[in-house]
Amino acid sequence: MTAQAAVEMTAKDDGLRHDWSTEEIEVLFALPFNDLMFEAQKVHRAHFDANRVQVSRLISIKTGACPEDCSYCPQSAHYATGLEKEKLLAVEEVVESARQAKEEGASRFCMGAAWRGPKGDDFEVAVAMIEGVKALGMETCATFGLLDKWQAQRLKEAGLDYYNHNIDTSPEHYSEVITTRTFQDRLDTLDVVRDAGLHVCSGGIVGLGETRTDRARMIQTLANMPRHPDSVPINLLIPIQGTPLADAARPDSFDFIRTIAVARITMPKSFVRLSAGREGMSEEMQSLCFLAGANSVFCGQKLLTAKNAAPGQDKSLFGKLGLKPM
Ligand code: SAM
Ligand code: DTB
Ligand code: SF4
Repeated sequence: MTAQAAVEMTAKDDGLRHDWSTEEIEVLFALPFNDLMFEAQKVHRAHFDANRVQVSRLISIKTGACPEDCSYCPQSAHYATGLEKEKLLAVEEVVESARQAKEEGASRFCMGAAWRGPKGDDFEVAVAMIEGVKALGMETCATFGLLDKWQAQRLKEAGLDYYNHNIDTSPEHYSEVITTRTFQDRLDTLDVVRDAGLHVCSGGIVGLGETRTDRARMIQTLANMPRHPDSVPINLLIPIQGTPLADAARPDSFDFIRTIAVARITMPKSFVRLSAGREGMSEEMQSLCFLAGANSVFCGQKLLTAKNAAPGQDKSLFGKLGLKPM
């Protein structure tokens, strides 16, 4: 079967669209803000309880010294970001953190590693972490970089539920941001992850110097996949001193909120995560993101290495908005 035929078949099967044109998505981006919010709410309410938010917790199982040159990332060995490197954590330490996260209300535990992809013995240690976290009754997620078919299958067998692998930006803007791998490398990993039967978590970053068309092309790439990613993290760039994007202009808040709304409309059944960058956002901005259809967040003091919105503040905001964790 050709790739196109597969897309058409899946589109027919899941009742969702997988044939968005760039122009159609740009039209959504350009809607008057109130109209865009209204469309997003309509779609959101057709598929979800609008007052429930899925909550995930992140842990960095291996920090820094990454061989990749992603120009946003504090963990790339190419830039002097002052980040303290750490070896691969011990399995027990990771499982203990997951136990704590569960007690604090997280339903999914996401393990991230500063790897181009997993290799050798480290991969088997990471597999043991997944088995340990799964045994606690939590949903498991991993983000270990590029995978081959065998590795994706091994993760599935270990009980992994989700694999996070972001496309980050548009195909056209990709090489401006990362030169050590291609956009196609990312898509290939997403294919093996999907084929292994893992849930896909894939999204991107707003604030990498991209245009509105780049944002539309990023969303289009995600929405036209054979299956929509189950989770779509939308990150706001956290500018990191020492990286090439340290002084990138902060995107307009409404452009960020629009990106969430367009993700919601084009991927109606996916969890759209208001991801990195919440620490610098006002309560009002976050509430507009929820209104735009975001229904997932990361909780906890830290993301992988950067600060996250403080747990106390989250509790207070959820209270004010009447939001409940799933
Ligand atoms: N090394 C693996 C990879 O690249 O897939 C997994 C970890 S990597 C840190 C996961 C994601 O974090 C990246 O794809 C990117 O979207 C996001 N990220 C990294 N640095 C960020 C920053 N400064 N601001 C916002 N998001 C960031
Ligand atoms: C995602 O889209 N964002 C998360 C998670 N997936 C792995 C990571 C954000 C990282 C922010 C920078 C840091 O903490 O180092
Ligand atoms: Fe490495 Fe991932 Fe950071 Fe890129 S985003 S430098 S692959 S840890």
